[in-house]
Amino acid sequence: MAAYKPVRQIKSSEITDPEVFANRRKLLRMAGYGIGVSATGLLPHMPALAAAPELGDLAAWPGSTDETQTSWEIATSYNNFYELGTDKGDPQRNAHLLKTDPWSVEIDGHCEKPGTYTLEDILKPHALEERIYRMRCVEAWSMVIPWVGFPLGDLLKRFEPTSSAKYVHFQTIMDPENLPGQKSPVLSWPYVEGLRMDEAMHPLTLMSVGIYGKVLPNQSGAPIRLVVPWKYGFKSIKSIVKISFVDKQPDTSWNLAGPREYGFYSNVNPTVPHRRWSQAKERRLDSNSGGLSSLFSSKQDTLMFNGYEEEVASLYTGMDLKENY
Ligand SMILES: Nc1nc2c(c(=O)[nH]1)N[C@H]1C(S)=C(S)[C@@H](COP(=O)(O)O)O[C@H]1N2
Ligand SMILES: [Mo]
Repeated sequence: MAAYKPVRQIKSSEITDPEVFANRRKLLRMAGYGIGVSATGLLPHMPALAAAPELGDLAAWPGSTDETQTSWEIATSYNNFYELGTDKGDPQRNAHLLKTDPWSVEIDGHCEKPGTYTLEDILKPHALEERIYRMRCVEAWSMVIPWVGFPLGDLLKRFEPTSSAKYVHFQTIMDPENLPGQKSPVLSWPYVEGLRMDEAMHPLTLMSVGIYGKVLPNQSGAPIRLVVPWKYGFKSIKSIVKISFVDKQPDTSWNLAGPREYGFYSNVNPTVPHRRWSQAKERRLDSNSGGLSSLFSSKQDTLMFNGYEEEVASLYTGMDLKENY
């Protein structure tokens, strides 16, 4: 596996949004002292950030980019979360309809430690890290998001998957009474996604519980979601309630909805167009200004594996990536 290049450290003076910065510092401080708290801070059950590092250290975690970050305002108001509606603004508008407390995650399939784990059980042993990842939607827009989370592989190992576990299947909360999107058959509910075991165990694959140093807002997939930075956004399933170790390639919601448009692998690949549009370029959402016209600040070339080629290409050696799109 490729060694991670250290990234430029970001100094506090370079952080332009004072509110975001202040909140992040607050979170770090609370994490350091194990103090619980508030809607925008750490939840009491959250583990401490690894060694409560300073902001500069956080920016140096594996895979992080020093590209301009998308603003909190855009990242939390321009979302895909079909359970909360299909328009980009719906998830924020309907965020309150997602009930995240209490929350538990069911673990089943080929493993030695299946069971129902509370969110606290899930999070307790893990130190949180910050990773600043590029994220790209198949709709050809992209963002740069500072995620707070921990490697999915560290979580999966705790359940002691057996040799029959070839893939990991994820499922989102099913709550049609409260979630307006689940009242219509726009996708087959619940939302499901999957990874091959080695993709799931890759150190860049995260379970995320926060963004910008704050707890995940509901529209971003609270309380716990997947982040797979080299795959199209839809692989990064939100609000996870079940993880299954399976021996066959599992169903995924977008593959069920359009098998010719959304393959199982869904690796960001500028040379494999979506059936109805090119994937060669993308529009980066990084502006701080309001209004849709100014939101997309630039159009740029899409990179193979979303720029994580050095880290992940070896997972696909010998595979035809046009066939396995
Ligand atoms: N449960 C669930 N997870 C989901 C989706 C969804 O509709 N439901 N949308 C996906 C898509 S298409 C994208 S691009 C990302 C968007 O994540 P973001 O809102 O945090 O940017 O979430 C993914 N995860
Ligand atoms: Mo997406």
